[in-house]
This record gives sequence, C-alpha cells and structure tokens, in this order.
Amino acid sequence: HPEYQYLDLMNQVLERGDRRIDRTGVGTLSIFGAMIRFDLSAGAPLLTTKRVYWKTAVKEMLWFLTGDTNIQALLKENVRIWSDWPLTRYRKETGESVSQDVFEARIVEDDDFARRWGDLGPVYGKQWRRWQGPDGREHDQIAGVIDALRKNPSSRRILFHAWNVAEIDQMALPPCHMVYQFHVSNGRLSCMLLQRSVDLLLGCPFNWIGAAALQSMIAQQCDLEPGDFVWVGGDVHLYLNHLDQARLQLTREPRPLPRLRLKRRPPSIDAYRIEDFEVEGYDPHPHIAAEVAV
Ligand code: UFP
Repeated sequence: HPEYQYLDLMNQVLERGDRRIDRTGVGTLSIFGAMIRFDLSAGAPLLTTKRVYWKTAVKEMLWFLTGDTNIQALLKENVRIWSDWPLTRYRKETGESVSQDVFEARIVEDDDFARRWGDLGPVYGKQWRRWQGPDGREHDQIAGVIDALRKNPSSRRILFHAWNVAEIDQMALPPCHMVYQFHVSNGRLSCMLLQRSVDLLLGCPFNWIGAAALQSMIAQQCDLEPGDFVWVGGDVHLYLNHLDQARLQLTREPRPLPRLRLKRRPPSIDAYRIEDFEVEGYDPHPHIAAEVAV
C-alpha cells in the first residue's frame, strides 16, 4: 500500500530524527532528504490513516491559481489556515489583543481592512502567476507550463518555482512547496514536487492532495492522464508536540486509497471551482488533532 511510504517516513523521523531547535521555538525531530512516489492512476495521495480535510487543501490550491495573496478570498471560502500570520502582525503593530474570530470576520466584511491587514506579501499566487522580471514584465509561470506541455511535451524544462530570492523577505512565509516539475510519457503527466521544509504531521498530507489536484487539473487541460506524483522533501520533521499523534497514527492500518476525480472539464486552468472535485471511496480513520507551529 503506497501509504506505508508515509508511515515509514514518520517512523524514520521518530527513530533517527535529529532533535533540534527550530524557528518556531517548538523544537523538532528532523531528517534530511526523502522521496515518495504515488501512481495517481491507482489512487489519490490522500491519507487514510487519519481524515484529511482535502477540500481545504484544494481550495487553497485554487486560491494560489487565482494569483491572489490576500486571505480575504480564502476566509470567504471558510479556509483559515493562513490567518495566523496576518493576525500576529495585526496584534503586534496595533497592540490590540483581538481574537482570531473577530479579526477574520473583519477581514471578510471590511475590504479596506482586508487590504491593510489581510495580505501575505508576494507568496505563492504572486510568484506563480505574476513573477516580476527585472524589466517590470510579469511572468505567468502556470500558463507557461501549460503551453510548454502542449507544444513541447518532451522538454526537460517544464517547471515553475516560487522561491523568488528578491522577494523572500516580503513574504509572510517563504515557500515550502517550492518547485513543481512536469514530465510527459506515454500520454501521462507526472509531477515532481520539491518541498524544502515539511511539517510531516500537518503540512505534508495537505501539500500532497493539493499538488495532486493541481497535477490533475493541468493534465486535464493538456489532454493527458495524471501519471506519477513524486515528492521530494528537504528538512522533514515532526514537531515535538506532534509525537504522540504520530505514534497513534502509526498504529493504524491503511485502507484502500480513494480516487480524486474531476467532474467536468472547465475551459481553462482558471475556471476550476471546488465543486469540480470529487473524492471517491474515502473511508479514513478518524481525524487526529494537533497544534500548528507558527
Ligand atoms: N509547512 C509545510 N507545508 C506548507 C507550509 C508550511 O509543511 O505548505 F506552508 C511547514 C514546514 C515548517 C513550517 O514546519 O511550516 C515552515 O517553517 P520554515 O519556513 O521555518 O521552514
């Protein structure tokens, strides 16, 4: 079962991870360098040993594709995973100890407030759709990839990158899922994702299903079948307050992998909606709650 790749990785981090102090101050067990492969024709990279809220990850992916970097649109979709950073900044700069609920409600209701406080800086969406060159011209990397896949599918240069060195210091969080490279063989589109930093318990399961959604959309737009999803992790870690959750998850047996299906073929990569995605046959073990390190 392909999910044992994840469980084995978790086990490796627990058994031989290096204990280190990380940026968040929580501390991690960490290993460096890992690779995992899923054949999307055999099922989606969606964990069955705990429930993963896949719609949230797909909504986030759709938001990246719009090129937006403000959390207002995400909150309108009830996605709260990016709120911590703007909220922390708001509290620090105003000295107000506003609750997350109140802050988020204000971002949704008040466009001026959202413009002032809801932006994350030039994170993924900006770099993917509007990477700015030295002459000021903006580069749509997603359109470039789709164009290359249609016109020159044997190219070894089909990729997009979010690590824009010149803008890193303006981003709320420097990109984690950084490079997506594509490869076409026998009518199948494979995708390799390089993720420099991996919160194995909370981040990784999300990143995988988000990437698989992206791969499926791009394949569909290029009249290809989704092939392998290859994932490469750099610093792969478990936060010290996630160890019990990881051990619990390791006691569970994987169940049959679900399938990610697109219900229609929208006219372009920009026309997908969350309603277009369906996960069939998802019968996971219960969700495992854990705190995000900010
Ligand atoms: N992280 C992920 N996936 C993501 C994301 C963040 O695993 O998509 F945005 C985790 C990795 C790490 C932290 O634990 O968030 C980022 O911290 P740093 O920038 O110090 O690597």
